[in-house]
Amino acid sequence: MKRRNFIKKASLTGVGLTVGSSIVNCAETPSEDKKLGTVPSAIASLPIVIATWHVKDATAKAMEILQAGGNALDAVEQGCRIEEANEKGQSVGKGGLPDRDGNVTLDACIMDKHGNCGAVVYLQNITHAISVARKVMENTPHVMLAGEGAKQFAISEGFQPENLLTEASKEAWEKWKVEAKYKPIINIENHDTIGMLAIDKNGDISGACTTSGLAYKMGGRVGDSPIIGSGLFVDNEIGAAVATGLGEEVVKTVGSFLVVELMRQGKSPQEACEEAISRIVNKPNSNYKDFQVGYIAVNKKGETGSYSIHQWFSMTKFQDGVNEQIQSDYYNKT
Ligand code: SD4
Repeated sequence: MKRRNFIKKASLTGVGLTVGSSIVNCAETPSEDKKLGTVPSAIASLPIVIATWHVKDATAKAMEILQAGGNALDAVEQGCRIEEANEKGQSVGKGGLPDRDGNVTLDACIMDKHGNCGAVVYLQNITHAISVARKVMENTPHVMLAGEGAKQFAISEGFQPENLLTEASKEAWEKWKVEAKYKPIINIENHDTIGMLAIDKNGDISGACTTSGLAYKMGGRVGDSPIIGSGLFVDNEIGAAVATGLGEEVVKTVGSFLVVELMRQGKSPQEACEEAISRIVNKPNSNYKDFQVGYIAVNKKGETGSYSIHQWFSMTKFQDGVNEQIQSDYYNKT
């Protein structure tokens, strides 16, 4: 029996928005590029945006773009930028918690309906890592740029370098240094990552994921979030998935790719997320009680799912004028 608590249901800017009929035939929603998708028999009301954690401002921004006829790629980029600019979040972009040496290092990736992708890892001094990832995708022959090379590329594209370590994050790091026990926090309603997936009015899917990584990680550490297939995967024929939590465990199971492949085999987004979590917790000697991983997913029909190892993982979903935080079901009920 699924436990799904709707812990808050509140509309933001979407109140009164006009969206398509609740069930429409996909064949009636022409795609710019029809070759890209199989045609499911029925599709939920479009557009749709989902994101990891409680990020209603970010999903509202993405929905604003989609409602204005914008595409899913622009929506996920602009949505993620809201959290990157949010210094109070201490999670992604500016104000993100630093590594154990006090350096804020960012990871991000983005993927479009064509399967194109771009990523940055260990990026410093640039707030909008997700936009740099998009520039990597669009303006270079590469998929991933790291460290100083990524930073220099960003500057060459017009991004302004700045100090990302805010006073609040510096204070938190200094407090942490007193004990200096590096241990990932098992579960927090505050998050280190935003992952966002969107389907636009044409039925095309894109996704984005951006993070400052685990707080107080080792210098040089890169997690799952910028790794295509682990932190994020989009297949415009099937659906998309994005991960949050302890990146090492997501990388070991190529989690987001796994979720999408499970959907390809016929599982619903919810079933696929559950199966991907079970691959982690059922490993021999899994110490899953000590860490958190959560997935969210959407399929081509617009069905969504989310699942985590422990409680208090949530997804924000904006559809039909309702921007809501949805508490996910979870594995570890004991
Ligand atoms: C990482 N997956 O760097 C990210 C962290 C995260 O909520 O998602 N935290 O491993």
